[in-house]
Amino acid sequence: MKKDTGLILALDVTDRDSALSIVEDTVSCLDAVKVGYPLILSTGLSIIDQLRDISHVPVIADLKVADIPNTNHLILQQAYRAGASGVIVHAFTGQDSLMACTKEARKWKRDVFAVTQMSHPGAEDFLVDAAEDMAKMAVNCQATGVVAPATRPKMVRMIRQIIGDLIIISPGVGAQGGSAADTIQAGADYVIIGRSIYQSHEPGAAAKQIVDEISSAL
Ligand code: NUP
Repeated sequence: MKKDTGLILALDVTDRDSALSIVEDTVSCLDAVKVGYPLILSTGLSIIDQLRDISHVPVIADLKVADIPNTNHLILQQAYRAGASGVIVHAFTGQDSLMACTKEARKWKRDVFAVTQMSHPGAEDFLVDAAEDMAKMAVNCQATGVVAPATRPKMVRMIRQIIGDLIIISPGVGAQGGSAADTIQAGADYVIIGRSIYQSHEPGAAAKQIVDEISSAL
């Protein structure tokens, strides 16, 4: 994933026309588009190729894959076959499950990102002390990178120290309370932002404002 603006759009809308129009408005500000269950379940997997065709940026499938190794491998195979440049998977399922994902990613020469800690408050109900070990496991399994919470810049900083050069993609800016500048300064490579952009009356202007904030934080 080529780094230019540092912004990944989380396209959590549920109809194809809005999805395409938001991407058209914001594309000059984007390094990637992330699609997840809301859009994939409403439009089908074909949305991935369609978004890639109109935007010419990579499309990441946020499937938060969390199954046994064989099922993980089958899920990633389908996502890559549909044109995803990368897939977001859970790390809590353990080393064998994550290894199945990274092996599949290598086969396709695509990306895979492992979730270390989620960004919402409930992420602290369980697995509070597991983020560090999951980050180490992402390194051992040769993931492309990790997902780390923009709502907790200290956690982003700690994860950066563990993973070295691996990529950090970081959701939780704006609607969830995190700041793009703080997240980038803590060591994230990209922020993932949804509602603050796609719910804005002017998604293009909202995206541009974030990109300016990211570049002044560097
Ligand atoms: O820990 C995570 N937090 C999170 O918000 C992992 C994620 N993948 N996400 C996703 O990032 C979430 O599903 C949504 O697509 C996006 C954040 O969107 P928003 O809060 O900016 O609207």
